[in-house]
Amino acid sequence: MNISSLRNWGEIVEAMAEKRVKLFGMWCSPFALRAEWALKLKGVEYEYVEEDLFHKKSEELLRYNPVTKKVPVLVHDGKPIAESLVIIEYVDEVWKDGYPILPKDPYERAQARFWAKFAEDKINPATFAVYSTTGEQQQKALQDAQEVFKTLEEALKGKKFFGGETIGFVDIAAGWLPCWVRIIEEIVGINIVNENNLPLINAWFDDFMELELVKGSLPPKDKLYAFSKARREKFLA
Ligand SMILES: N[C@@H](CCC(=O)N[C@@H](CS)C(=O)NCC(=O)O)C(=O)O
Repeated sequence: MNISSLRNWGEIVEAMAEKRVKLFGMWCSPFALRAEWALKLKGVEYEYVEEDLFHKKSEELLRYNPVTKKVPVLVHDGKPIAESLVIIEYVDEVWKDGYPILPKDPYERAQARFWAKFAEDKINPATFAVYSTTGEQQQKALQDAQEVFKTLEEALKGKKFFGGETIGFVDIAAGWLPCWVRIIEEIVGINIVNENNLPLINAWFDDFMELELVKGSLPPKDKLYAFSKARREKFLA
C-alpha cells in the first residue's frame, strides 16, 4: 500500500465517521436525555460526547452550536442540529420507518406540538420556581406548579401515555419531569404531584419511570440529588 492510497483510506474513514451520528450532551441535562430517547427509540447508533459545561465547552460544541453554545447538539452527516425538541422532530423525520414519535395525522401532530410547547413554556419554569425559592414565595410557586400540571393532565385523559398506549413526542418532551420532580420534592421537602391531587400525572410518572428505555438512561439518582441540592443552595445563597 503506498502513501497516496493510505491518504485515501484515511479520507474514507473520516468521511464514514462524518456519516455517523454524534450527540453532544451532559450527564444531568434533561434536554440531552430527550435526544437520547429519540435516537434509542429509533434504534439509531450514535456516538455520545459528554461536555464539561461547567469548566470548558469543547471546541467542537462551540463550532457546531455557535448560537446558543448549549447541549444537546446532534451531528448527522457532519451537519449540526440544536434545540432538543427540534432534534426529536429531525430524528423522527430522518428515520421515518422506525418507531413513530409524532402522530401521522396532521391534527394530532399539531396537538402533540401544542402540549410539548405547553410543558416547555409553563411546566419547566413552574417546577424551577418551587426548586429555587423558599417560604411564601415557594408556597405560591407550588400552587402555580400544581395548576399547570392540572392543565397538562387534560392531555392524558383516557390514556396511559401522552402518546396513547405507547410514548410519543409529548412523553419525550416532558419525560424528564418524573425523575427531576421527585428529586426536587425530596430536596425541598414538599410534595408537588401525588395520586390525590394529580392522579393521571402521578400514574404517568410511575409508568414512564418503569420503561426500560428510561430506567437505562437516567443519571444516577444519588449523583443527581447531590448536584441538584448543591445547585439549589447556590441559588438561595
Ligand atoms: N432549549 C434548549 C435548552 C438547552 C440547555 O439549556 N442546555 C443546558 C444544559 S441542561 C446547557 O447547555 N447549558 C450551557 C449554557 O447555558 O451555557 C434545548 O431544549 O435544547
